[in-house]
Amino acid sequence: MLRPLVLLAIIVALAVGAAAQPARAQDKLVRDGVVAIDCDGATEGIQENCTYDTGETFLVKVHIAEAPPDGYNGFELHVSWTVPQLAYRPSVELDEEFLEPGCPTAGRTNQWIVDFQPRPAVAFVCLNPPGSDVRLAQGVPVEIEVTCWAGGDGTLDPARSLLWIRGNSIAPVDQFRPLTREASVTCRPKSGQLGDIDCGGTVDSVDAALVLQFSAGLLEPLNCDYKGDMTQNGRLDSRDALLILQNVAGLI
Ligand SMILES: [Ca+2]
Ligand SMILES: [Ca+2]
Repeated sequence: MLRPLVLLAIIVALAVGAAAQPARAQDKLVRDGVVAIDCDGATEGIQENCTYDTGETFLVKVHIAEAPPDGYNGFELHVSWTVPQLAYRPSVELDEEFLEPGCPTAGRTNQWIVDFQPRPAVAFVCLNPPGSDVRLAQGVPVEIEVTCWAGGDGTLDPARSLLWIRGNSIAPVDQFRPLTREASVTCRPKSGQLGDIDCGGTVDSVDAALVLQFSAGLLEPLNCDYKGDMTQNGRLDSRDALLILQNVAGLI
């Protein structure tokens, strides 16, 4: 008597499972969302290919380009950039970059992504408390300023970003890795005196001293700091200062 009932239950379970399968797959696609980098945040739309002069600073927007109708509970948006072509300088006030006003837990951390191409990154995190009515939908929750530091082709990549459907104050649950779209930036080398970090029109020992002070964290960013990068490696250090002094002395 039991056997036909068990068999019937299995058949019904299988049928329900088969019927639910396509819906679940579709639901997952929607919930994965899309995060895209707009390398020309000053204009409408999402530009994924941009060209700037070396030394030029531009606005980059991180778009949640697709989201479910009821939005997300939180996000962890990452942006990594290639060096030495690109440089990111964090704003002093977080809310200049973090545009999501309804987020009670806003955070920004600098990171270093280590894989086949180690590169710096920054992460913006927002998580609403459980039961919160605040939902994050499609839009631009983050914008940052990036500078073309050296000539060449670079990328801005939102890889490793996460979107959260539900969460709690201790640990997020239901994380989804969205599809991500990076942006390519070409930095045109600009003619100008390499080494002239103060944009004074000449290269002298003052420039070398400024490089040393900058690398020691004693100076605020300068307008022409990219020109001090004699080694073109995306950083200012004592080697750059030495090369400027050798240049001044006519040794190179
Ligand atoms: Ca100078
Ligand atoms: Ca350097």
